[in-house]
Order: sequence, then C-alpha cells, then structure tokens
Amino acid sequence: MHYRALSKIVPFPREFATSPPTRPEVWSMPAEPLTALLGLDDFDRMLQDGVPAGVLRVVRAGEEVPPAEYTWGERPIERPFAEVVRPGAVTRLLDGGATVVLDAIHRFWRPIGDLGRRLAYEVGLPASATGFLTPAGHPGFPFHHDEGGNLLIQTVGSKTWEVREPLIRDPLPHETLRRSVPTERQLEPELRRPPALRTTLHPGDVLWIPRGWLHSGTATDEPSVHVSLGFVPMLTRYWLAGKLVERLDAQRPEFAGLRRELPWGVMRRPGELAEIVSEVVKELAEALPLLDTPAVSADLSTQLRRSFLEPPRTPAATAAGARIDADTRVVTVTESLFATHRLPDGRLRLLLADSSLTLSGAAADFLEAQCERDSEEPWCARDLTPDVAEAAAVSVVTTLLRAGVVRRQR
Ligand SMILES: O=C(O)CCC(=O)C(=O)O
Repeated sequence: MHYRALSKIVPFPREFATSPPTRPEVWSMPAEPLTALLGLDDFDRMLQDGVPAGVLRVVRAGEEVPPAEYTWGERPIERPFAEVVRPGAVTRLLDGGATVVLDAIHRFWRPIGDLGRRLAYEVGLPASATGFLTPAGHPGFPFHHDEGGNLLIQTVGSKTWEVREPLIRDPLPHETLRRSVPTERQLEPELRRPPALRTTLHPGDVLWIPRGWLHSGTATDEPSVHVSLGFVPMLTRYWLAGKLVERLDAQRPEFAGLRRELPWGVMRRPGELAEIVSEVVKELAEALPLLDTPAVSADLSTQLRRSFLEPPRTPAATAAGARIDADTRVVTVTESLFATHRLPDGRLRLLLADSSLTLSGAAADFLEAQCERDSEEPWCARDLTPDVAEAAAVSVVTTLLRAGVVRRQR
C-alpha cells in the first residue's frame, strides 16, 4: 500500500491507518498540496457557478441561518434556481461574522474528492469532507463533538482551536445528533479546567480530533478556511447490532411477526407494554442466533461499499469524446476499487462503490498485477497483446475507462 493521501496529512501514515491517536494532535505538514484543496477563490467559483442550498449551511452566533435568507427563493429567477445560493447574500452573512459550511464537499469539489477517495482506500473506511469559511475575528461553531474522529486541514488563514476531553466517551450517532452541543451546565466543569489542547492552525497544519472530543474554533485576525475529513458512517458494534436486527425479518419469514403493530394505546398501559417488551426480548434472543451470518456480512459489505465515493468518471468524454485505440495511455485508479476477488472459475471480480465488473484470462492477470503494484505508471491496450487480441484489449480498456477503474493519462 502506498499512503499517497495519508502521507500528505499525517507524519506517520501507516500507524495512523491502523491505530489513530486517541488524544488530539497537531502536525505541520508541507503546506502546498494541502492549501490547493480549498481556497477563497474556490468558494467564489463554486458560488458563482451555483451551489445548491442542500450542500451549504450558514452558522451565525452558533445557530443555523434559515436557507431562505440566502437562496433565491421567491425572487425572480429561473425556477430551477430557487434553491440555489445567492452569492450576494453570502457576502452579507460573512460581513456579519457567519461561518459558511460546504457539506459533502468531497462529492462535488474534485481536489477534495480525489484526496478523500484515496484516503478511504488507504484506511478502508468511507471518507467524507466538509469545507468551512469563517471571517476574521469570528467564532465558528460552539463546543460540540462529532460522530467520529476528524482531520482538520487548514488551507487559508488561521484559526485558534480549543479541544477538550469528551463529555461522552465513544458517542453513538443518536447521541451526536441530539447532544453534540452540550448545554452550558454540562460544559461548565470542563471549562474550569485548561483545555487538553489549544492551538492556532496555519496553512498546512492538520489537527486530529479523536471521536467524541469537544472542539470549538475562532478565526484569528484573518479569515480562515479549513477542510474537515472524517469517516462516516462510524462503524461500531452498536451499528452492527442494529444491522443484525434489521436483517432478522429479511432473512427469516418466521420473524415476520416482528412487523406486527403494537396495540393502540399500549404506551398508557405499562403492564401490557412491559409484557410485550419481554416477549420481543425473548424473540430476539431466539432469532439472532439463527441468522445466516456469512450472508449478513456479505450484505453489509455490499451496503457499505455504496458509502464509498464512486470513481472519478468523465461521461461526456468517455461516451462522446475521442476514441480509444491500442495506444491510448491510461492510468489505473487503484482507489476506485473497493475490493477484487478471484471467482472459483478464475475470473477476476472488480467491486467498485456503485458497480462491479468481471475480467478473465490475461486481462484479469494484468489488472490484478496493476492493482497490487498500486502504480501510477501509464499503460495502454497494446501492453495486453499478444496474450489478448488487439481488438479485445481495446475493448477491455474501454470498459475499464467507462467504469472509472482507469483514467486517461493527463
Ligand atoms: O469551524 C468550525 O467552527 C467547526 C468546524 C468543525 O467542527 C470541524 O471541522 O470538525
């Protein structure tokens, strides 16, 4: 494994991938590849091109601003733009000290998508990213914790962070949704202690905030942009337990009884409710050991694979652009692959986030070796010949290009 993404973010990529630090840490990494992830101009370019309100949040004094304050809404505009963000409104909100947040930015901003896809491949978890812009001298979010650990990469300006011990050890997703922002009373004893870490991040600095640690940041006397990379869904045994219960009914028709609606009004009859609770506990205890565990894990793996970022694809160029020939240079995008498996008949199954394909014979051996090497060396269909006939080799490269397993050499 080449840690091409992690080595840009942390000084000890292999260790991080297997056992990330359990306490917050800061690293100063070479600034340049990181500052290229997201700059002020990039925010402007996205806003000018049209950002759907669904991926942008604005937080002012710790509260989310209603989207109607910054979308076209009822204003005269072509109808599909009603839910698009108005750049002018964002200027005013920033002037007022609000923080602008771009959610799921890995899905629509290529540099962050490429890094996130590779990071996900290296750590074996779905990765997601959020971009934050806070104007000079203003705080971002109040103290809160996140569902999982986050890598905060400073790309522009500077922000001062305080990181504090978790109020909830290893928080679960529902605890994050409801209680991610502690009340003043919950926070008070913690605020009397010095923070576990106080640091000012500058471009190229990376702050690791482990799962559950409270954090809050304020831009210094210059504006701040950072990218927060995290791993969601957070894969815990609790998550797995929920999935097992979900699977009960799907796998065993005799557990269809779990679909039965509870008697109306039962919540007002504690005795009857307690009886039903113990019946269901007993049903679960009997049912769970009957689950077909290999089938459940195969289902879970497929489900989880879909949380990974799909490969970078170029549909217009691929479907309508220049033709591929035996000398068209391509590069294997190893991180497009969730996994590869040899089937009993010797064919190679390639699993991608959103699709799969199968190769056989010399083409399978060639691609498997490419993936093992995890190399960015360009190659072409002619490299498969004479083991594969030229026309078939071109067809293999075309299929791989359409799927996103390879990309054209830039
Ligand atoms: O910038 C902020 O105030 C919030 C950012 C944050 O919580 C994060 O990046 O995890």
